[in-house]
Amino acid sequence: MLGSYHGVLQTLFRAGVIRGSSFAGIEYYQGLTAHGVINALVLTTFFAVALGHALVSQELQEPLTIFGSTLSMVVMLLGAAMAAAAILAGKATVLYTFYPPLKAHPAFYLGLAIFIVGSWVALYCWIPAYLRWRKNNPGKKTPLAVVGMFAAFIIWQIATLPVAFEVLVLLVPWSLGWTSGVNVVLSRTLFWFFGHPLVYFWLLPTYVLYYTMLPRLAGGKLYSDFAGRMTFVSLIVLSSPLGLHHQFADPGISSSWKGIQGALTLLIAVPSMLTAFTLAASLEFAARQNGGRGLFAWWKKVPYFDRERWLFPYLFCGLVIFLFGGITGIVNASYSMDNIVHNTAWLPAHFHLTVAGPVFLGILGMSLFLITGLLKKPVVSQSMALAIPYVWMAGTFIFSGGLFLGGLRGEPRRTNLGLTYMNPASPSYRPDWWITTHVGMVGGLIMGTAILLYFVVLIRSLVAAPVAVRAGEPLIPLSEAYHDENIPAVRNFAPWVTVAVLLVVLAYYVPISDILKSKFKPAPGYHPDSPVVAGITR
Ligand code: HAS
Repeated sequence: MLGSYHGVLQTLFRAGVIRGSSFAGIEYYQGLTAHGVINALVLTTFFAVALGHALVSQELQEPLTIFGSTLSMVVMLLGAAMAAAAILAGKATVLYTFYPPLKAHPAFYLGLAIFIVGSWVALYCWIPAYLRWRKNNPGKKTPLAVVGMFAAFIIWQIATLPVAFEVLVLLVPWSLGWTSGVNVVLSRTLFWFFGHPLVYFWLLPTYVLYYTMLPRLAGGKLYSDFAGRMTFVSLIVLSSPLGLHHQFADPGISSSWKGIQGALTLLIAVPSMLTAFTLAASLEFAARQNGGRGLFAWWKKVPYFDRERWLFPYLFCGLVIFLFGGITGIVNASYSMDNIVHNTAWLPAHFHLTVAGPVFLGILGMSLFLITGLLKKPVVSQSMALAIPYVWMAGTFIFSGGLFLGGLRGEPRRTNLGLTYMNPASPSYRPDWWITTHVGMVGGLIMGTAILLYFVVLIRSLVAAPVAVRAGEPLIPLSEAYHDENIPAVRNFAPWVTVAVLLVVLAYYVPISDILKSKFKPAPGYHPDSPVVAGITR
């Protein structure tokens, strides 16, 4: 609720409807930090852990340790509370990327580190259950959903090591005043070493839902089990060695390495294209089962508006949105084209069609499904539940449309436009950005409406009387495979993890040695509102 509230406020600041440095006691950049940290880091990780617990225990039919999973939850809550306290106290206005020289209170960095450790504990709860399952089921294929959740957390484990180093070795001592400055380029490189695989850690739980639930919800089967496994294991390999595409404009890193990682970025689109074709084939199979005919007319038989299958549009609308999020990602990945859009409003437009599109809709829909399922509550107002993803999709398209066009006209991201460019009293006033910022605001308000409706459905469902459930039904009904291929190459994580680690070393060894050799002058800390060096623990 807090994360979404600050999202809507962003659009009001940017359109110049709010012309101040703060609203309701929260500063612009403080709210932007809360928006990013809550939505992109905290919500996504809690969801991935919860979905993993549910799917791993259900699919392996092996109990997870309650002590371990409770410990994971408590540690994650503690870390999140520490980071939130620092943000709300105005001591960690560093945005979700926490790049130096923006400096936060040590509680923020330590809170994030503790939060990450809590999420590792979740993975460590699944490993003994998985090993027991393998011992008891020799020769059997690991259930697809389990492969997907493990892939997500293997990526997370690899990705969080460089950021843990950044936080514990560079940022915490700097924030405590033990060091006078920090190597900004090294910190940014370690952050993006984490930050790019992070986006696939966000995406993978939703991909698991697409491969394992969507075909069944559509009334059919998954077209190819192999495609799902191949997507999951290739994302383990390709997610990490690409972070430099976020640093095309950074100094101290050679163009050759930026070019190499740019090319690898184009490769990572391949598993998503495989996903697009496999899911379209699965939808076609389901539609034809339901009487669909013709080359395109079968699309009419997809259950867009079936109240009983209210979860379907959360996944389907996410896919439609991701088509555009993915294409714009390919624009960003092109080294030369990125120079036009980097650090403009184009970027938030791209990532609201990825993380705020498929990922967020997957989180909303599946949270409602899991919470009501676990508590044996009915989903009340099914028509409203069904409408929410369509409202959200309309909102994100309008919002992102405004930001894409604004970005192409040079509108910056992460800027309180209401104070300057959208303020007629300012010498920087840009009337030509009025239309794009206002289109963005309309989209933001529609997205805010969808969230309000979601909480109405959730709260009404939570207070409804429990319903009887049929005994023996799984909590999460999963799809069967239409083509259930048995391909040994995708049945073992070890070779894929080995290649992933080798590629990471190859992709980062030279850029990091170059940065270390460059001997950048350590930078003191700053606050986003001021060009003056901040106090030690401001
Ligand atoms: Fe990205 C920046 C490149 C995917 C998130 N990205 C960001 C940032 C975020 C983000 C948060 O190369 C900003 C970070 C910041 O704060 O600075 N991104 C890509 C590429 C992909 C990509 C090549 N991004 C994602 C995903 C994200 C995400 C996924 C979150 C979950 N991104 C970049 C680059 C930058 C960047 C640069 C840095 C730019 C800069 O200047 O800083 C690819 O993985 C995308 C591949 C996807 C596809 C689409 C497949 C389509 C599917 C749907 C099928 C639909 C069906 C239904 C079947 C090829 C699966 C159809 C039905 C109908 C009726 C239509």
